[in-house]
Amino acid sequence: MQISLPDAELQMFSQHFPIEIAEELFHRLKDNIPWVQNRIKFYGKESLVPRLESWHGDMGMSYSYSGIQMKAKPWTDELLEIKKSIEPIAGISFNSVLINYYRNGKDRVAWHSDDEKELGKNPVIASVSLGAERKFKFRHKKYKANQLKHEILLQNGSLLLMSGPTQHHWLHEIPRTAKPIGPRINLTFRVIKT
Ligand SMILES: O=C(O)CCC(=O)C(=O)O
Ligand SMILES: [Mn+2]
Repeated sequence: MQISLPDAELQMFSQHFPIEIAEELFHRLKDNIPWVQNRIKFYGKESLVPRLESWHGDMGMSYSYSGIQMKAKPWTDELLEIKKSIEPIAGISFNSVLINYYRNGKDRVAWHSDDEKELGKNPVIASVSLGAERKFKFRHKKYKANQLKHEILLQNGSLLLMSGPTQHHWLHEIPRTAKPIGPRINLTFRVIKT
């Protein structure tokens, strides 16, 4: 399903994985990914990233964001299975994936765009969600405060494709929630230009 927003290209496949497969993948990733809680430096102040992360990709890849230099860990069987299932839909092959583990409603990702230099202009980003459903908020960069925004739910087993000028014009976040919710894993497959 196309999500119509100005200056964006968004496609949602809300049941890319059937629930049983999504659940199985969630548990395999939870158990097998070497999760770490990174530290970031922001205006000279160090703090813990409010979620666990892992970065995987083709041999020798590295990636830097918010002052963290991450060296890609190798692909695992479950990552390759997911990658294989989304590439025909995205129409490209990805060389890396950033994985986030949100332990509960307190874990989150702050407003940002995936507009790092290494991703090039108009990157295609394939975002797979497993586990607890979370809100995903969009805010247009040009319009102050609350003028142009949008909210979608990222369901268990869903695939969201973000492409075209989306990252150039829009910020996104996974806000913290006070609701008692379970853990969630998100995988954003990316192409890093080398
Ligand atoms: O967890 C999500 O759905 C989004 C994660 C994200 O935006 C990112 O890792 O860049
Ligand atoms: Mn992002």
